[in-house]
Amino acid sequence: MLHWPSLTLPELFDLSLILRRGECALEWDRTYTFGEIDARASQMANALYARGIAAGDRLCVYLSNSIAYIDLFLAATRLGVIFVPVNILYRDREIRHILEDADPAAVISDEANAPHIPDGAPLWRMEDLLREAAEQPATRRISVTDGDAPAALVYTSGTTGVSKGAIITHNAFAVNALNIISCWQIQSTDRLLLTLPLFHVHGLGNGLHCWLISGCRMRLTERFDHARAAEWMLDFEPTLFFGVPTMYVRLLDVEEDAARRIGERMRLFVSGSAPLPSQVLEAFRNRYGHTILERYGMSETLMNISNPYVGERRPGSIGLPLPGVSVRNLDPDGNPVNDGETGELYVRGSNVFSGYWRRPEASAAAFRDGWFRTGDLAVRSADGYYTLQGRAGDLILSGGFNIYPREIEEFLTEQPGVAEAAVAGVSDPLRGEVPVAWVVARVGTVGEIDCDALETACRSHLASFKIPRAFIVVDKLPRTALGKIQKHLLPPWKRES
Ligand code: MCA
Repeated sequence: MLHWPSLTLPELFDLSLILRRGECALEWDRTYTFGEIDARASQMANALYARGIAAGDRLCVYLSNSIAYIDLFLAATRLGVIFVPVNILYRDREIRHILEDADPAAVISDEANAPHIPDGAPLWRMEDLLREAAEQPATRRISVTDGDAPAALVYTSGTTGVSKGAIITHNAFAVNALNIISCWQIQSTDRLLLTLPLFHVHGLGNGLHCWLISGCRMRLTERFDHARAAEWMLDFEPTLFFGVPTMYVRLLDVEEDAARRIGERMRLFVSGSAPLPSQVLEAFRNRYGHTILERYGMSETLMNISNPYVGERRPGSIGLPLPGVSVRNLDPDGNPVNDGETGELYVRGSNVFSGYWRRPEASAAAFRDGWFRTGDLAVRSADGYYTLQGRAGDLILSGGFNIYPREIEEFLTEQPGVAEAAVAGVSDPLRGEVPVAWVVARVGTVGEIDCDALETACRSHLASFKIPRAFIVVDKLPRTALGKIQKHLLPPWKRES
């Protein structure tokens, strides 16, 4: 196995922030040089320091993509502060859990989003911080020296449905970005269009970090907007795009001539966070003249397996293990399966997280003999390509967001009239899968479950992508003799229209 030296993010980011000071770095409301990004980060670090923030503190950040997000992230990494990105689609229940668990010194949000932060939380307004940062000197304050220090807690749910903070060190992030920069041949001459949310490791660890380390030029948008994506691409002329399959499905609607022109300037389209259907890869190739490079990662491990940049990008396959990432495919007893047979993927490498925040038991359970258990089932071909076969647990992937049925089921059974609930993913041509709920009424209230009220309750307490697409009232849930719900036996849901 390859051993990398323990690196900190600031020392890698300085390859661009210092050595490429005068070069154009970012397009946001205007263009910014790397020198300007560096100065803003320094000012923000000084502003946080002046507020008493110190190494090891957690800082929760509940914001959409913006240059301020970048300021905060860079400042946190320099101060050794543990950055805790919170999904902007989360609502009170989900946010409260993260705040209780991460126990942050502050949660930073802005005027538009702060109303979702539960009362009593140590809320700091981004507008205030930006004002304070503007008054600070741009002197560099870099206190992190150890690459094994945590850089972020990334909240992810286990099969239990309880969201846990995966501790990602500076070195794990660094190894991940260096690996994909070299494997995908990312250079300072690239132009990256980043529309992915920065609160997930796809946007943060692949997008933001590759930009800062390679010194390429990036246009950042607040979010992916399918009505404007083609316009952005024609205008910015990116050579590099990272997306989730839903984005590629959306991009198939772009008219032929525009798609061809976008394809001419592009060097590499990468897809991840959910399986990319082969038909989408083929249709995209016909329209854009590019074979999307599919790769596989997780919040806990960052990137593990990737199709090659040079060589066959095999439809339906996630490719070959990245350098320095060891992969094993094991049966339930822990024995290696033969090529062509389904096993569960286990990974080991400097890219892997160091455990869940303040959860020693869950951390221990996540590993088997030092190998991280992914929960993903896969087959390895004789020539070494891996193909995913599904999940060992019942995770739903919708638009690249993870949904754990258990969390929605627990919420539904807290609602009036609901005795039991089962949530499962049904396939969806745009989002891959969407959640659907089957509910059983409490004795004495049969016929009284108000599905509209259930939907309204979900809408005000859960992230939009977790809201079941339909609520189906059933007499009982199919169970095994031991009482386990058999989701594959639930009555099928028929989509209207
Ligand atoms: C989606 N919505 C958003 C955002 N994204 N709202 C605000 N900010 C966002 N960033 C909401 C919309 O308001 C809407 O809610 C619903 O989602 C669907 O929006 P729509 O415009 O119809 O979007 P779409 O064309 O369907 O595209 C959805 C999307 C989104 C933009 C592709 O699913 C997305 O950003 N996915 C990326 C997820 C991601 O980054 N995953 C990485 C996880 P409403 O329905 O209420 O109107 S990291 C990971 O998995 C590992 C490590 C890995 O391997 O990468």
